[in-house]
Amino acid sequence: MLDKIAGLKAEIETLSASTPEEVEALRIKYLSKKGSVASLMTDFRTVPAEQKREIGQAINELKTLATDRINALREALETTESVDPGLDLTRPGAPMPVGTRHPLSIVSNEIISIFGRLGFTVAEGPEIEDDWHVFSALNFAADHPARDMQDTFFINREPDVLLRTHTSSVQSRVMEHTQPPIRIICPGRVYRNEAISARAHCFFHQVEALYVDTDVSFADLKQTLLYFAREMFGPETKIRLRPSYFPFTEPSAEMDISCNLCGGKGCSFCKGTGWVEILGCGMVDPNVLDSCGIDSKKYSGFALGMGVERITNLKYQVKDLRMFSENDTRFLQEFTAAAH
Ligand code: 2U9
Repeated sequence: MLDKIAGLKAEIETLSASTPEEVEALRIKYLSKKGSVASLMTDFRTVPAEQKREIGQAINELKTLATDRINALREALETTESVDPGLDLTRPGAPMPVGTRHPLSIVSNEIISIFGRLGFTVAEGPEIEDDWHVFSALNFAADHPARDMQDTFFINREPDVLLRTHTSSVQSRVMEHTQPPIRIICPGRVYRNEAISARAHCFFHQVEALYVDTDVSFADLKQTLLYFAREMFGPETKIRLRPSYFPFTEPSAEMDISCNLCGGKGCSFCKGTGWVEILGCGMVDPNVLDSCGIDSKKYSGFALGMGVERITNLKYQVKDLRMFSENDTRFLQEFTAAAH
């Protein structure tokens, strides 16, 4: 029996195969239930007791040898199969199509970057809000008509849970837990119950800014607005402020810039006036500061808010608001971010 084992050992040591099928045939021949090793095990039952130890060990060694040899043959074939001899590893890869940044992200990042240069940092908050942070803390009286004007989405008819109509709720949250100086910029999506058309949507994007400190004045607001307008629309841009009304600011104003399409001469875009409205602003109403835990006798502040879609339209003349949320890649690929 030892001779038989030695013969098989010599045979296995010189095994070769050139296809996976040949390897499989060798596995069946030596290692399957009816293979050579299994038949040795059958013969082993009749081996006298005194030889069992020596022969058993020899069979085990033979089995290990066959297993290793056949696995090695299989691996050698797999390796040679996966390397294509004609493959040029130095050849440049095929270009991968990459996505583009959304125009609203490009513009809101640009606004954030301009305010960042003035020391403002980004603050964010929830889109699903409560009445206090969206309305009450911001000086909207319980029966204030502005609450109706906002056309708010309420969740499950629950009067206290709603989709924020402006990102001012982020500022009211920050003021609750931070004492001045506060200099924050709040970008985000807001919701209003509007019928969807080319000129209105049930959600849009805002960036609002808030600055609260000792001695913050309307002059600080005006200089900040002028800096922003010139950085965003070019150094020749002029601004003008018109008195307005918001519940959360007093005094309040709306800001126009000289039309960036006709340079102020008058065109169809600015309806011949030479000016286009871009944002609202004002001095934070002392009631708002007090509601949010900031002493209005010690501190003052300014705030401003703008719609990102509007600013984007001024820069890129997108005619239909719905384009911003349709994810048509032909539209999205038209925008490239300016290097910051
Ligand atoms: C706090 C206090 C004051 C944010 C402001 C505006 C004026 C404004 C509109 C612009 C176009 C909204 O997107 S829009 O429809 N916003 O005119 N927003 S002042 O004032 C604040 C915010 C937070 C605590």
